Amino acid sequence: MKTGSRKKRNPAPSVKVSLACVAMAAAGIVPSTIGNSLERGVAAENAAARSGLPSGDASEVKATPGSERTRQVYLNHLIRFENAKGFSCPVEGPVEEVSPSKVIEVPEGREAEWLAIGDLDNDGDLDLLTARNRNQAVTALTAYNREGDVLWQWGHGGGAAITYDVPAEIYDIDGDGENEVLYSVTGYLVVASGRDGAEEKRWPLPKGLDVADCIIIANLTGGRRPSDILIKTRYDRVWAYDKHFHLLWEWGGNTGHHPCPEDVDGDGKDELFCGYTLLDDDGREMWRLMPEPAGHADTARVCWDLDGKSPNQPWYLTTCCGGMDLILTDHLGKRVWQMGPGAVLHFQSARAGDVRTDIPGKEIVVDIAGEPGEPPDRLTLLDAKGNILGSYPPDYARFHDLIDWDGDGVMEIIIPRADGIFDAVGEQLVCFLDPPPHPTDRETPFCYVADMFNDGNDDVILLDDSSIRIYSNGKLLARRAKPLVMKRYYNFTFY
Ligand SMILES: [Ca+2]
Ligand SMILES: [Ca+2]
Ligand SMILES: [Ca+2]
Ligand SMILES: [Ca+2]
Repeated sequence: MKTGSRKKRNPAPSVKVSLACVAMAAAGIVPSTIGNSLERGVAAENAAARSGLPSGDASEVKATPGSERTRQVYLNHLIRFENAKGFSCPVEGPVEEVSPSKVIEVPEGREAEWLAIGDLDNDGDLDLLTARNRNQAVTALTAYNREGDVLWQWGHGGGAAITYDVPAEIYDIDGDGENEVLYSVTGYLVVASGRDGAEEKRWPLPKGLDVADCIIIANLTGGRRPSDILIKTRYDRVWAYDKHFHLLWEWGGNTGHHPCPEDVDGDGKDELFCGYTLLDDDGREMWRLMPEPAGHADTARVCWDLDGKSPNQPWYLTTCCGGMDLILTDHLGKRVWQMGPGAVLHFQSARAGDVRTDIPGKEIVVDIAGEPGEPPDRLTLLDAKGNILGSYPPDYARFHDLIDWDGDGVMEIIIPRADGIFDAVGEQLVCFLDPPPHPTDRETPFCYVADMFNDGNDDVILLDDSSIRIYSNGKLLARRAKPLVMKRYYNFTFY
């Protein structure tokens, strides 16, 4: 993934990798050039057997013209989602223009591109916490209520720009009913009071970790609620702790950017989908994708009921930085399909949601970071079988999110850089008035989804380094809606 200082639209062709890939190359991880583009369901067990792991698809790796074919499919679908074969665009109403209900101007010196959401002062309303960083170590925090009043500040200095996720989260880690702020500075993980930012605890980071690459809350120990903490390097080791920071286990391997904790087997403890590997709650490897894709995972997401027929079945969605792949893996750890290596298609953040009711199950929305020259950035929609349904080319494709804005139980797609919300055929439903600027040298605005007003409707928050804009979704109840609302705000990631 790249975040932070964004390359120009058409930089010199020699600059062909994102910041994350530069880091990967520096770490000696060299992208592979082989792959099994668009090969589906071709299972060869040899490599899996060799690996000694209980599962993991060892699809026969072929160098095929599939990469070029994939690229051509994208180019052919460039214009709108509706370019999908055989799909006709339904008539939509006029675009709903929405002004921000609140524009929080960030005080000078407190600019930031990382935001955590949660109730800091325990009044029942969500608050906002921005974090500045220096090489990912948190240097300054600013807490706001949703009206934009500054609740407290901690620290100073550092910069607004982010290159990766920033390790600052809001969570009630001690379970006393009030949220804490967890953040990493150089050498330490800090727990501070959500009410005033006062430091409560400071734990030394394990040897080999200067600053936590991200902070993930999970339920590894089977408690009533998640109270365990995962921290990691970028990209080769993860440590698991209980709420007292007693080490539970550690694991060395290809971690990707932001592992995803989820109780996939229903035993009350979270497994961890970590890079290309599923770890049990005790850190033991359950399966690993074999042959292992090149590079590291950008997105690692557990999706439920992707096919619409198996509500209790997890699926694993992975984008691979370096391999340029998008991979869907089933509950047994077998590749269902793999798109790529796509040559010039740097898949980054992928999300699954039901955006098309005419297609069973959920669809997958993935943003593709533009490479120099062509093809440009595009947001691409696929069905659960990996068929491309269409693409949408905003000014910049990163940091999309899904929201059920109109409350019909079907998700819409927020494209921050296009200042609006779109349906799955590319029709714009909502236009954000007074949007944040689109600087050509930055990736802003960043997008968050949260029910900021506690009315059962998710709202959109757009963040750039000088303002926080809340676009509230206040008309929804009048529509007798049945909205899908995101409820979990911790473990946010830009991947
Ligand atoms: Ca509050
Ligand atoms: Ca607490
Ligand atoms: Ca489990
Ligand atoms: Ca909807």
